[in-house]
Amino acid sequence: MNIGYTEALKEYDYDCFVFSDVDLIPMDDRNTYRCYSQPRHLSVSMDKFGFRLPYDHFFGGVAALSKEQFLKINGFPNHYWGWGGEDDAIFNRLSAKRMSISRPDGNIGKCRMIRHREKLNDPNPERFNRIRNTKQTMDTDGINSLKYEVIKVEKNVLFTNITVDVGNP
Ligand code: NGS
Repeated sequence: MNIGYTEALKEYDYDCFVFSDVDLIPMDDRNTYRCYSQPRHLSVSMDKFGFRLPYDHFFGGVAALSKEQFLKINGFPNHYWGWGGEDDAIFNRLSAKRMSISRPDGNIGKCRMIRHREKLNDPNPERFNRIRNTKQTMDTDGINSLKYEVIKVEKNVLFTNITVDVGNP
C-alpha cells in the first residue's frame, strides 16, 4: 500500500488514496470512495462477518485516507510479513495521532468478499508484538523507510499493474 501511494504520486499530485484488499467488492454505490475530514473505513459490513464489524476497532478491507492523514501516521508499516495485524497497526497509528475513524452506515457499507484460496500466506507470528509496539516504531517504520524496486509497469485502460520487488523479511 505504501508502494501504491508512492507510485500513484509519480503520475499525478493526488490528495486522496483508497486502499482496498483485492477481494472486496462494494455492494452499494452510495458508499463513496472519497476522503473525509477523518480517515474513512469503508468496508464496515462484510458478508463474511454477517454484515457487521467483527470488532470495534476493525480497520481492515477498504479505507480512504487523504495525503495529509496518511503522512501524519508516516504511512503504513513495512515490517509485517504474512497474514494479519497490519490493519490493526494502522488503527493504532491513527489513534496515536489522535484521529478518529469515519464510517458509513452499516447498510451502505455492505461489501462482498470474492471467494479465494490463500496459499503461501501463513499468519504472521510476530504480529501481536508488532501491534503492541506501534507507538515506538511508527516514526521510523513507514513511508519514510520504504524500499523497493520496480520490476514492471503495465498500463491498462482502467488500472495500472505494477510489479515490484520488496526484498525479504
Ligand atoms: C484479525 C486480524 C486482522 C484481520 C481480521 C479479519 O484477527 O488483521 O482478523 O480477518 N488481526 C490480527 O491477527 C491481530 S479476515 O477474517 O478478514 O481475514 O483483518
